[in-house]
Amino acid sequence: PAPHLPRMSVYHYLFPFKKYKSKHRTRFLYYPDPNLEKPSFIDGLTGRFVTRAQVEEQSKMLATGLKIKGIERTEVGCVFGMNSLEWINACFGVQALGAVVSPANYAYTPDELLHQLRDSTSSFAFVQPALLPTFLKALELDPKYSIPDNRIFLLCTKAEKEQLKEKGSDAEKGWMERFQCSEELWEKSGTPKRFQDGMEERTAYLCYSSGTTGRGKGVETSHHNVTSQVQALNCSYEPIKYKDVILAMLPFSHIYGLTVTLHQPLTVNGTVVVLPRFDEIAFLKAVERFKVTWALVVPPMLIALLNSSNVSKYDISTIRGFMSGAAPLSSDLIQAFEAKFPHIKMTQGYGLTETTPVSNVMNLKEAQEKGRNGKIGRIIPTYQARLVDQETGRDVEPSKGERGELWLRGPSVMKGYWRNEQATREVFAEGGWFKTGDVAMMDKEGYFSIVDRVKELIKYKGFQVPPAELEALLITHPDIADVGVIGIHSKEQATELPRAYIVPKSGLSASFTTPQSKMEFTNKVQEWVAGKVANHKRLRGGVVLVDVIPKSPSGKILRKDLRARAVRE
Ligand code: AYL
Repeated sequence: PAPHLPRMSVYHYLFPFKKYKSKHRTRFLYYPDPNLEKPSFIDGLTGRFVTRAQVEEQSKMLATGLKIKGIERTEVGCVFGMNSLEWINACFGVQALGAVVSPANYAYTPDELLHQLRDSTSSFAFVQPALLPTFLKALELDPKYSIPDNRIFLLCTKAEKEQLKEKGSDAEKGWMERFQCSEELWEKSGTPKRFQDGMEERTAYLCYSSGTTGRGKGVETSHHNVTSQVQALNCSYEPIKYKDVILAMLPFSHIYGLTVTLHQPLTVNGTVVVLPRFDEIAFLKAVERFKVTWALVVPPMLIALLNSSNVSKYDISTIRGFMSGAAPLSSDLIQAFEAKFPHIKMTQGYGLTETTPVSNVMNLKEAQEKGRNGKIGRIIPTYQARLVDQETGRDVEPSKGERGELWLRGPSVMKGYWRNEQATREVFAEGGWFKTGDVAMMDKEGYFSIVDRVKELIKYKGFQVPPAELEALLITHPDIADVGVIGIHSKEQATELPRAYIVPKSGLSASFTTPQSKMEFTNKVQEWVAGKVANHKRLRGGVVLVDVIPKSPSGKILRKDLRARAVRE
């Protein structure tokens, strides 16, 4: 059984020095000293920062402002923007109020954003000014769904707003009149209602994940899911310490950025350098300027740094380690990376949005000493694991080298999919076991490795690409009769690339008399898709024309066959 953990809400470590000081600090927070003037979050581009005291203060002020606006604890607010100090304020402000945050990927198209807004039943929103066109377009797409102007807030400071009012385009000037920014909401007097018992079990976040199949679903992450995860991380591989300067360039809208770069550092009073997104030069500059010691990465970022000619121009000697997660990290890549950057120690984690996210992580020291490169480590405290044969439903015997679907149980497993009982039922087995859809093996010492995936998901640079979503889009193309989408592996880029197998409408195939005409068609399809989906969902793995899509008798696409075909090609 899972060890006993204090049941806490995010509120407890946002405001540890007030009400909860004596009760929880020793058990949960790892503060060597309660220095409230230490910078908690630094804007990596400008150097502007907020101290620990300001994080608390501003979260409270925003929560009070939201309350005055009439926003209730039962409501869901969408946060749509790149990483920024304002993003953090919006997120913790909503948390301090006790409402739910639904963070949306900044790369979304209006269609994709609308899906999340509607599905999550978002009734207020925080939007980065540069993303207003996408956001407003999304609202226009569905006349039945709307958010009133006085519930849409800008993710920028008052000063930035003034600047846009003066120097922006006509549209921007209009928007600055129309909407308030988060800072304008801050209300000094009064504090939000005190947290009540039972808050721990309530939903804190709705991040979107496609799970094993279909479109994005809201993953209901409770307060206790987050706090139990952070506690487990703090006492397992424990990389983030008080003195660390942590680089946060993974999107906060994804559970990885949210839990590991936004929440965990707060509990050790570390300092986080926030970058809007990963950019090689911005990364190198921030490392040098703020003496970054630790960064959270996905494998393609390592490739970018390995191949970069700019690395030598900056001092990055302060970095002591990287944790990689969200996609497979090969041992070749680890070795190549450590050979070029011997001072940077690599460790790898594994997890899912549904498990908030980490269930396995390689202890940094063991990763070096025992050379288990490529493995994802042991199960972290609080989690339990099983390896189950998908066909028979029995547990396999890992000691005989058998592989099985990884099932997980623990306090950080999500409550379920938001308002989607059927999907929830499909991923939970009896006894509360969550089925990951990944196939794993375990060695004699309890180290796991992920060897296959039985669910539909494609991962492009750590981002989810649900094949069913691309198929649903492609089938609406006037020249396409049938389609199947899979991910193909690219070693050079250390990622999977989405590829579509397409059956053209009859009659059309006859017109492909030359390789050029075929290529023109496939290029056109690629461009058409690129115009309709977020950047990470583009068909970078190409388009292949086929006569028929392999299907099971029940009509399910046999992706295994397509994958086997891709290996032959
Ligand atoms: P989602 N190796 C292989 N596959 C992985 C790994 C890994 N280390 N990590 C994640 N995956 C795949 O919801 C796997 O197929 O969450 C899994 O089911 O976007 C899927 O990605 C889940 O995708 C950390 C910190 C993981 C963060 C995460 C985020 C998990 C991404 C480990 O240390």
